[in-house]
Amino acid sequence: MLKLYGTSKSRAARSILALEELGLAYEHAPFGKELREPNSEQRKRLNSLNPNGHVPVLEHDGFLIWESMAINLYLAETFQSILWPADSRSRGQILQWSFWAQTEMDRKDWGSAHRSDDAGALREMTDAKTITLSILDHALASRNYLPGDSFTFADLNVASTLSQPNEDGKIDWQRLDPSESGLVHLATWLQRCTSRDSWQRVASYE
Ligand SMILES: N[C@@H](CCC(=O)N[C@@H](CS)C(=O)NCC(=O)O)C(=O)O
Repeated sequence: MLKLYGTSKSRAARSILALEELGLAYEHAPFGKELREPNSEQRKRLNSLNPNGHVPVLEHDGFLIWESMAINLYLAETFQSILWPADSRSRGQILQWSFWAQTEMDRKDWGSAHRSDDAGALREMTDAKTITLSILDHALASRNYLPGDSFTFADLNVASTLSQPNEDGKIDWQRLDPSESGLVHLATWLQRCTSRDSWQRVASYE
């Protein structure tokens, strides 16, 4: 039995997309807004599943795992597919891009700059983000997908970190359009990823 905790309007979307891409049957517990209430049933349940109190959490036949990328790589390893090529170099690159997305893009300080009303900090963060995104754009100049010619967990993990299904194919809460910053390879790739059936389906999930 697979059960995924977390609303699709959160980082849990990354793991919902992984379950969908693998074609697995799973139960979805869309924990979200109620988590803001410290005494809610959802908050108490989530704290008992993940000591960090965050979604997503995956339950698999009694086994618990949290952190979106760990969940996705666990799913990749457990349910073998063409999204998880067998050779160690492809897998190394999938790990490389997955860690890159979390450490270089999903940054707490950028989230804080976004929430502040300091226009200078926001501009600085947007400029820094564009420079970081240009690394991805450069990598995509010579190939259609991250490790090579077909969609894998590298594309899934990076694209779902950049753009949740409810973000209309744009980049995160800022709704950045990479083509407006001249990141044309990234723009084409992101469009290719976010127009997949999985993204389209998950966009309508709670
Ligand atoms: N690095 C974690 C981040 C998880 C995270 O921050 N989740 C947020 C939702 S986007 C959350 O659970 N927020 C509710 C809370 O912390 O109470 C991951 O990728 O799984």
